Amino acid sequence: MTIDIITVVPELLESPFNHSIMKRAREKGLLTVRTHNLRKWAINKHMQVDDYQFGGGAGMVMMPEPLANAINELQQDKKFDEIIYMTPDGVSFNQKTANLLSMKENILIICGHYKGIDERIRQTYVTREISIGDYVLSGGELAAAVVVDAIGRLLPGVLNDETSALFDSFQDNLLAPPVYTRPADFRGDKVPEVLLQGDPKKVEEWRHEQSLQRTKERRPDLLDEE
Ligand code: 6GU
Repeated sequence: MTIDIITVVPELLESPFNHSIMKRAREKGLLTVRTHNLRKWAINKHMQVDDYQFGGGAGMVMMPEPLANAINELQQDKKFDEIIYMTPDGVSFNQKTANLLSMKENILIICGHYKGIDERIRQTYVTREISIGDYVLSGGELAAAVVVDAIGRLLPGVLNDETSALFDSFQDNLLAPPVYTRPADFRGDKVPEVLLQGDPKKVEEWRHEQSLQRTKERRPDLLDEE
């Protein structure tokens, strides 16, 4: 899968994909991430990419021309299956969307800044608008990094048995159960007996019960979803 990202702060996206699982995904050739500095498509000598908003009010808006030119140029090389705009007024990102996006071949992500991008770009080019939660970040870059990470780890061959996504929180609308490692007795605090007894069926039951309990307490909303 290739993910192209249009941003005014490419520096923010340098590090997140150079470590751990994302690094492995890239080294194995399963994931390619390319960032593109929007200023490359600025249309005047001031390298301007934002402007005042019509109707007045505080905050700048990202101009349509540089974005349209950037998208058009990147589209010459490939057809994007999705053009995603990262914005706090988008649809909430979740595991279901991550699963769906992990099946695509080419994705383009546009990071918003300031008051956002001109509405006409959203109407003309964008196929999906994503928010990562009900709070405001100063730009879409960190949110884009979250989405790329969530998608990247799902690509076939990226995870192994140790890091398997099968038992992640949310994969079945349940939070993950508690986990323990050695020692079995940590300063008098003991690992639940059932995990030490070696009965896989009992372990499975216990984990499911713990998952349900956690989900009821912390995220009852998940239990109402289909
Ligand atoms: Cl995608 N962008 C920004 N700027 N803030 C956010 C967000 C995105 N998702 C949640 N807050």
